[in-house]
Amino acid sequence: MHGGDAGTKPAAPAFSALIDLDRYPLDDHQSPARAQAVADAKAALVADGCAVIAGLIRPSAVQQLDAEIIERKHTTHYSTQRINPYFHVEPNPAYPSDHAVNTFLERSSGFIPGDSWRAGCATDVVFRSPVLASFIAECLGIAELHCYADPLAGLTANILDPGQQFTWHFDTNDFAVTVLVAEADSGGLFEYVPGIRSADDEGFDAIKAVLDGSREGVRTLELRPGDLQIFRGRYSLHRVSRVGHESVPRHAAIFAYTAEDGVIGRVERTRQLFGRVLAEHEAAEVDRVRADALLD
Ligand SMILES: O=C(O)CCC(=O)C(=O)O
Ligand SMILES: [Fe+2]
Repeated sequence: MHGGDAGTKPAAPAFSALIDLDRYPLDDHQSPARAQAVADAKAALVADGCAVIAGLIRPSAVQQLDAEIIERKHTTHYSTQRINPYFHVEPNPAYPSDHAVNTFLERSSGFIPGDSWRAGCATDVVFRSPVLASFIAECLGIAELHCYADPLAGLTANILDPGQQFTWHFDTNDFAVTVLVAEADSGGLFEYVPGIRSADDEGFDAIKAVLDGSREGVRTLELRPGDLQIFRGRYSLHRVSRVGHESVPRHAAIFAYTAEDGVIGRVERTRQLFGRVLAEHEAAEVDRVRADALLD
């Protein structure tokens, strides 16, 4: 032991103690079980933009992940807003008042931000595992994946306390990776409508119907704590339904990855999700303007 603080910092848990490598030998590229898991996830992503790797996190590790969430739950940034499916909060006069664009529903969840986690905690070890990232990349048909370099939005947990909901929306990123850590005992279900819009069709009428309560095309995911979900949310409207008022809270760890290295989020969106921005966000914004605006 060298450092004076040896013993004060808990050692990082091994990846193999957290991920069920017996069922999913992600570290063995020759393994037929790994190849099968990739093939299944790929097929599910092609079919409806959503793949679930059931029981990827070992049950004992799920307990650890939940303890880590509970430990830093006081750092959750809760925000209650009425949003349209595109995360806008202001009406758009270019559309009729009863249009999907002008339909605002309650989002009342919160996020534990990236800078709340201790480096080397179990949640961080799973998120930063290159073995997991390369498996997910393969499922998505992407050459490689990097942990999102954003200091707040890289590793987060989505918190839905009793009575809260994350209403219908589209994601702005191409895909999301989520691990359900604690499930609600009523409500708190992940629901989605695969392919309700496409690159050349906004699908406004179908979206409006779902916002108004239609169940046409709506699928409810059977998710259990410890399952890992890969979801393409650009074209699939989705929500987490309201957690029952008498229920335990719902906790999900969210792992953000990017195809490029060193990506960081925009100031406005960061403020909306986390209620604050860091110096890195401000600096990146200045660089973006410089890159585009040729004035100096
Ligand atoms: O908590 C989840 O399962 C996902 C929530 C979601 O859709 C999002 O964060 O964009
Ligand atoms: Fe989403």
